[in-house]
Amino acid sequence: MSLIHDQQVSGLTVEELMIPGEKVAHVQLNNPLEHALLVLVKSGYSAVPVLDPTYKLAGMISKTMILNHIMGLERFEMEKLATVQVQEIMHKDIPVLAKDNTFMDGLKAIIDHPFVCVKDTDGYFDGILTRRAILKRLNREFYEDEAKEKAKKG
Ligand code: 4BW
Repeated sequence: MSLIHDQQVSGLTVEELMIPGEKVAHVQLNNPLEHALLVLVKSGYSAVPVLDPTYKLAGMISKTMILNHIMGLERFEMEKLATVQVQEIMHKDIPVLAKDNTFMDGLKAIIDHPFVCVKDTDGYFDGILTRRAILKRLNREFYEDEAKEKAKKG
């Protein structure tokens, strides 16, 4: 695929494509599951980053993880929503990117994940890179390539 080797795309960094931290819905380590579920349902996202009180990236939590955790043998154990904290069930081992990573680094990372968190060298959360951002950029590149080809042919 020649388009992903195009100068314009290969010159891009993760920073230019990511959603900045202040626009990303997130939850905190010590939030109870009911708060996390509220954020997930209200925002409409299936998963969001988990941050510590100093805004360092700690992990990721999803609606499915919460529902799996409260699902008992015969019923949903709703009381767990108030007693269990996000840090007890979140995924800690998640892929991460840095702002100066390349477009290709981002493309590889989002193949297996709908979004990948971006953090700095001290562990502070910078934002997320989503599949939508990568696909949107590739789509734009594709049409620009096509337009160039057409112009060449006259
Ligand atoms: O509320 C929404 N607004 C918009 N504009 N699009 C949405 C919304 N909710 C879902 N979408 C669309 C996006 O195209 O559905 C896709 C899958 O959503 P998800 O995973 O399963 O909730 C969205 O694709 P995406 O933009 O490439 O985002 C990939 C994943 O990144 C989302 C969600 O887990 C996370 N995410 C995206 N924007 C976020 C966010 N998490 C927190 N805050 C944000 N601002």
